[in-house]
Amino acid sequence: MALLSFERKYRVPGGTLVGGDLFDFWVGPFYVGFFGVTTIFFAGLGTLLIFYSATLQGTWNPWLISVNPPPLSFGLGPAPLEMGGLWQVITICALGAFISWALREVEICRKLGIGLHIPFAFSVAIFAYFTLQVIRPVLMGAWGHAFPYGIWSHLDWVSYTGYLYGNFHYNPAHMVAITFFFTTCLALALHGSLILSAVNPEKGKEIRSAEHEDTFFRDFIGYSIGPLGIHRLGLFLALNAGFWSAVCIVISGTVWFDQWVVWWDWYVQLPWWVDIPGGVNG
Ligand code: UQ1
Repeated sequence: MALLSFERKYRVPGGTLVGGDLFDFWVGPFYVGFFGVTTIFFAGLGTLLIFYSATLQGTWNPWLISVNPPPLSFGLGPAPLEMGGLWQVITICALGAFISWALREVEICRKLGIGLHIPFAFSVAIFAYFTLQVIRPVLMGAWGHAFPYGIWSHLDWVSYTGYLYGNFHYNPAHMVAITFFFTTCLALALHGSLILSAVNPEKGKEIRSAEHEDTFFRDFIGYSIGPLGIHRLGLFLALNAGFWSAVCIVISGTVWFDQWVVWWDWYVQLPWWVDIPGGVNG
């Protein structure tokens, strides 16, 4: 079906969570909805406040603008605007915009009668942000543990936080997260290339079917996960990448305070090699 007539067919009223039919309309190609309005509100206010913060900071250099959280001494209390209060309001705006965006996705899914997989997936990304900026700082007792909103400053935060635990790459949950990121890339590269190989033939040649896709992998590794399965696998891998990222940072400074390499002591102290010559006791 041509895209424009398709849209006419599926742009149906209803399915809203809030506001009844008040915001149940489209602006150009965009569905609005109550949560479209709240997204614009939070994103707009947050952006204006970042600009206001930049004027207080006295730089318009995009690399150097930084909205910093309050100093650690403020703990979990509210801070004056110019001492981290702006960061606090901007964080509320960010969460307001992200959650509104997810709920707007829910309304569109309900209209179309499709599953809620997309808002669920996006919620995992929101959860990772929420973990960094709210859960971990709350557990550690100060907003100052959250990261600043700046291009270079957030990189400095990541570097500082990494070195604070020695070498962050020894963090086992970080290892799991990275493995999921890499495997997500592997899966998408395999899937994208497989689909294009079958359905984007040279001019004049016929496209190949899903059976060809299955057969390639059965010939190649003796197993095909199937056209539905690969998407389940892809979503599983991608969501785990975000989830374990949240885990690896929330355990740093809350349940683990040492260098991350020390965590592996259990491994070198396993009884079957702890006493051998060259082992830690040997
Ligand atoms: C696969 O088996 C499959 O089913 C036909 C796909 O669907 C089109 C794929 O995209 C890929 C990549 C695979 C191979 C993946 C595994 C885990 C065997």
